[in-house]
Amino acid sequence: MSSKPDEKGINQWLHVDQFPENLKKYWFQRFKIWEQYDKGIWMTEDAWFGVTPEPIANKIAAHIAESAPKEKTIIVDAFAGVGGNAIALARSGRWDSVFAIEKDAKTLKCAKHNAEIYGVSSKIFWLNADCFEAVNRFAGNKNVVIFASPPWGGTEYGVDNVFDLTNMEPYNLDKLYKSFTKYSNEVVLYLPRNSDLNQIARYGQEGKKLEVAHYAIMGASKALCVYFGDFKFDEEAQEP
Ligand code: MGP
Repeated sequence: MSSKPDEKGINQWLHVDQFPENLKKYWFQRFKIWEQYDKGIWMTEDAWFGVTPEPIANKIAAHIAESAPKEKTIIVDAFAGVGGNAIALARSGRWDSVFAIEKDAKTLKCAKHNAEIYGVSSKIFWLNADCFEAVNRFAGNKNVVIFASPPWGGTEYGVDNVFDLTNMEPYNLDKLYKSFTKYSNEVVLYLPRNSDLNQIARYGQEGKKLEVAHYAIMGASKALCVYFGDFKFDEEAQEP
């Protein structure tokens, strides 16, 4: 479990003095990102700013579990990265199958290793592939929910007060929405906290609500999720 990475580009940083200077702020957040960080989590450098912190990944997994249509039994994490969301989805116990798709082989290797630490590696189907091609395998399957935490074009998303989702790189909102709703009516997108809500609202269907939830740590929003499709949230039970 605490085995050392055997490839350049995969890291298991255990001391602050090994840690890249430009990423230092994440070192101090490491246990907020991974509660079991010191059991030997593997990371790539890029993963530090893309990974969903564990409490948020768990909350999202719980929200999807409680609100997705009951007949849905398969969940796909389209941009699995180093595994934060796929691990939380598998740990929720709600799904017959969890698929984790990741294009970068080293990043996927980290995800598998991290899932071993959390005891769920064997519960996840790992696909080293481009998600826009790999989702094809779910064509015609009505039991699928797609969760996608795409790249946002780097850490610069916070520079503008409102983030323009039509310019998100490398995939904008329209591309993500159209690519995934082709395969599932229920799609959850994890997007910047300052995303333009007017742009999101344009995808709402006549007479139906589109759910958007902010996810915060210590009162500060880290990101939001848009729930497209027939998710049913218990409004009475929602926190104020
Ligand atoms: P952050 O951008 O480092 O801002 O991460 P933070 O920690 O609020 O720091 P501050 O200096 O702006 O106050 C916020 C959250 O955004 C992270 O926990 C990640 O979950 C998420 N995140 C950041 N980026 C750049 C990406 C990305 O490219 N893709 C995805 N899916 N999530 C990201």
